Parts: sequence; structure tokens; C-alpha cells
Amino acid sequence: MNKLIITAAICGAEVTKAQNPNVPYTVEEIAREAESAYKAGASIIHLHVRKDDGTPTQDKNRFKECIDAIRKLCPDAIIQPSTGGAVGMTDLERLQSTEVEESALGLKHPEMATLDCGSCNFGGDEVFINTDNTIMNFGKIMIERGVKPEIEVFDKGMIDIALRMHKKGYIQAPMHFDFVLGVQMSATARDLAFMVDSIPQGSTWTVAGVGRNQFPMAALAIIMGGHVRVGFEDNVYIDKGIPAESNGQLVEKVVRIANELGREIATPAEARAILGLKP
Ligand code: KMH
Ligand code: ZN
Repeated sequence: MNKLIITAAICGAEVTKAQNPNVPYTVEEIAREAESAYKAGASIIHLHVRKDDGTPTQDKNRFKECIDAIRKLCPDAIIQPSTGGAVGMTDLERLQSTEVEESALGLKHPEMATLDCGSCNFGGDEVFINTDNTIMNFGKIMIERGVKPEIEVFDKGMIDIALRMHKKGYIQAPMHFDFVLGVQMSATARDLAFMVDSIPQGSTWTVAGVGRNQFPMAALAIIMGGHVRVGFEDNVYIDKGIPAESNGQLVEKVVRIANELGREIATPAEARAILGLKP
């Protein structure tokens, strides 16, 4: 079985310090959390950024500051900015994260970014909106900028949308999917198997189990040959009712489970090879 890519979603846009005081807002805090995850074995940092007061932002200058700060501590990590941002942001705001130069890698744009392939209920009256036009526009721009999409899917229909976008030329193969389970679609072994069965041969996938689903979904992915995303964006607890001290602590737990199950952890270089990114 190939090695396990661990993605750390260190910050998110919705989670707050009231839920766990270790959720990062400032540039320094974001760099600290990225380093803890990287040192524990994460090869991808999925990145949202905040203003110092915790307000989510897609401001490209803030992304640049955070990416540069992370690079100093995690020289070879794959940094994957979000283009999802927060509910209610405009497409133009959201796309700013793909404009940021990855100076340390000599790249004009990030290596990867997320591409959300459909709309999703986010609780209460909140709807995370991604129309077909948004997806086509984001897909086209990401191809032009050489940014590999991580296709975010919150339910099965979003896989079908991604496949249609691929047919029309807005997403290139090999495709990499992130199944976010426990928001709209339930996080069960049956549903994960259904998602994995629904993507084309040659694709790669990771799973982000939300809340209490984080570690059960991670264990399933480790066994099934997929990859794993953990982090404060999806879950702030290391155990029931016990806030995690850091993103690194969440990553360490995944590494322990993987070790027990005999799955080796991918380095960033190995993750790049698995995902078809330039070395
Ligand atoms: N915060 C959500 C509205 C992504 O990063 O692309 C969107 C999200 C997905 O987190
Ligand atoms: Zn995200």
C-alpha cells in the first residue's frame, strides 16, 4: 500500500478560540500550528487565514504573510490554501489565495488549492454556495495558474459535478478528492466506501471526518489505502471533551494509528510524487 499523506487543516474559517484557545488567528499562531503539524508528520497544510481578531479573510497579503512565516518553519511542506474561504465571501475574494507567490519554492502560485465542487448546507441558515459557473471559473483559473485542485466534496453529487467539470476540461486528471464527511453527508463506513467507489481509477483521495468522526474516518482511510485530513478546522478535541493542545497532537494520534496498522507516513517529497506534483 502507498504511504499515508496526512493533511493538517490547522485553522479553518468557522472554529473559534472559544471552542479551543489553541485555534490560531495571528500570523505567529498560524505558523506555530503549521510547524507542530509538520513536525508530527503532516505533509500538507490546508490553510485558511484570519485577521488578528479571528475574522476569516481571503486577503492575499495576509496569505502571503502566513505562507512566508510557515515556510521558515516547514521548508518543504505542501501549502494548500483554501479557495472556499468562509460562507458569504465573493468568488473574487476567495480566489485571492491562488494569486500568492510561493517565493521560497520559486513558484508564481501555490502548488495546490481547494476547489469546492458544489453547494452545501452549513447549519442554521448558512449555505456554502458554489454554482457551476463558480466551479468552472475556479477550475479554469487554477489550470492557468498551475495550481493542482484538491476537490472538496461534501456529498456524492459533488463527485458527479467534478466528473462533469473534468469532461468539459475545467479539472485535469489525475484528480485528488477530499471527502468531507459529517457536515452534509454522514460519516459512515458505508458512505465512505460509496464515495471511494464513485471516483475514477487513478484518482487519489483523502477523508476529513468532522467532529467526533475525525479519528474513526482516519482509521478507515488508513486501512482502505486513502489519505487522512485532521486539524482544528474539522475537530478541536483530542478525545471526547478534551480540547487538543495543538494540531500536532491531532496529527500524532493519526501517526500512532497508522503505525499500529502498519501504514507508513509520506514525507512531503513522497506526497508530491503520489499526487503528481512537481518535485
Ligand atoms: N469554510 C468553508 C465555507 C475549503 O477550504 O475549500 C469552506 C471550506 C472549504 O472550508
Ligand atoms: Zn477549508
